[in-house]
Amino acid sequence: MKIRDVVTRNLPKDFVWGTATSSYQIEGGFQSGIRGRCIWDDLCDVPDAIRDGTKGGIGIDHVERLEEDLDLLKWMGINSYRFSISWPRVQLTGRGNFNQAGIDFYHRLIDGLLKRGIEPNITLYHWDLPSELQSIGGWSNPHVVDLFVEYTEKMAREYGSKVKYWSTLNEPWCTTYLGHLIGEHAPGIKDLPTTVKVAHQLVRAHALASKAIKLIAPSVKVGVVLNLADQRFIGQRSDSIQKELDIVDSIMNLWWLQGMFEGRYPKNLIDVFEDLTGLHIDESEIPNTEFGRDWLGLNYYAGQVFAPGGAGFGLFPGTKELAGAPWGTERTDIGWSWTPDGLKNLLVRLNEMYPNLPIFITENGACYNNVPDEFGKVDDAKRQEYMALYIQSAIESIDAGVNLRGYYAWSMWDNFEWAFGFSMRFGLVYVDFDSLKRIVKESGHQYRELITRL
Ligand code: GBH
Repeated sequence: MKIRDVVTRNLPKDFVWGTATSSYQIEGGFQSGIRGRCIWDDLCDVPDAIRDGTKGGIGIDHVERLEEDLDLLKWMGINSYRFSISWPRVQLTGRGNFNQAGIDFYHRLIDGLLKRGIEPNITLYHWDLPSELQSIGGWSNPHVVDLFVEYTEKMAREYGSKVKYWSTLNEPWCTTYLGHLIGEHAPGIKDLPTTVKVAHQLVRAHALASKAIKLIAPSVKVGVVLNLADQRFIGQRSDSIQKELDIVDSIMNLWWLQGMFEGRYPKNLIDVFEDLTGLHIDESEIPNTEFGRDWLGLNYYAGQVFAPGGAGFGLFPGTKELAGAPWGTERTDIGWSWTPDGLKNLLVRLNEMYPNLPIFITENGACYNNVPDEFGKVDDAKRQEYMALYIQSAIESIDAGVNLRGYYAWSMWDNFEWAFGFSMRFGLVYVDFDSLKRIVKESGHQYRELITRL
């Protein structure tokens, strides 16, 4: 199956097709001193933190190539482009004066999109925390949440009348557990009590920032982007296993959904946190959540399968008996399994929890490291097949009653893939990381065909 074979007959007329990126992964413009340092610059300086030893600072030089990149977005035929704002570009240290050059850059980006008929979709935080704020504890410190709200207010004043769809945080689970428990992501901390505090402060940050946006720009649709998981289990289910399955569900899914949309936390995880760290997280500290649930952004790549036989908690505090297990046999080049049916399951479950909630798939895509052949063509056959299956699964959820509003492919361009550096490629557009030349891959051509034929 190819992307162009996807059956799109049942799609609502206003279904949004888009592509997504994030600031740190593409922008560059650090060397020229027009943004402040962030925690990923710091992690890149730690020996062995990035698999291929590269530094993310240059991204794919998007800031310098803005017009060319905007033209390619237009060529792609997308209705909407999801990008993130780099906090240290618009406010170098994360507090105090704002940086007009940075603010102007996003005005140019937004105006350039609107002029080309592409609707911008803003993410306020996609992992590039100003380094100075990490020196006072980063997201574990409630004061940093207050500073995030001040930054958000400024962004809402600048862009609130131009951009309709905003999300506060990208994948707070990753910030929390990858950044503070296993230390694979910035800020590279490995500490459970810090992890617990961050999990709570990010929920507060979403609620407070959402309110700030709404007060300044009431017409904005505010949501959050979560990486939620469809989870399965293979083996004998005992009571203790079931208890642990409920915990991993809380860690990946319920903490964020209930915390951010309902102002409460799953009791099982509160108890796990308290048992293991002595910290009691008080859900009454979650501010009013009514402002930040106009829509949900779902990032989905792979489901999770568990089996008996764990050796301690690893990524999942509170579990002892569960181990990860493979789901199917097909893997992308980064090792994640193909689980397209999990996407539909997850969407249906979300719609049961929050009936008729507008959901956008804000990221989905595949890592395949194909390079241009001798004719300059990048035939990424596996990506084409993967995307077709996932898009088809997403579309099927609409028949099952899900209020699915759109799909953003991750990513428009090959880019800096966090701890993997430049060694893993997710783009619909190939980027030569030496010359920075862009070449549309076959998947990009097909995606364009799919969305422009509608
Ligand atoms: C997203 O993170 C990011 O938002 C984006 O910046 C990034 O470039 C993109 O994805 C690609 O990585 O071991 O099979 O269970 C995704 C992060 C990926 C974290 C899947 C959990 C588990 C895969 N998630 N991962 S699996």
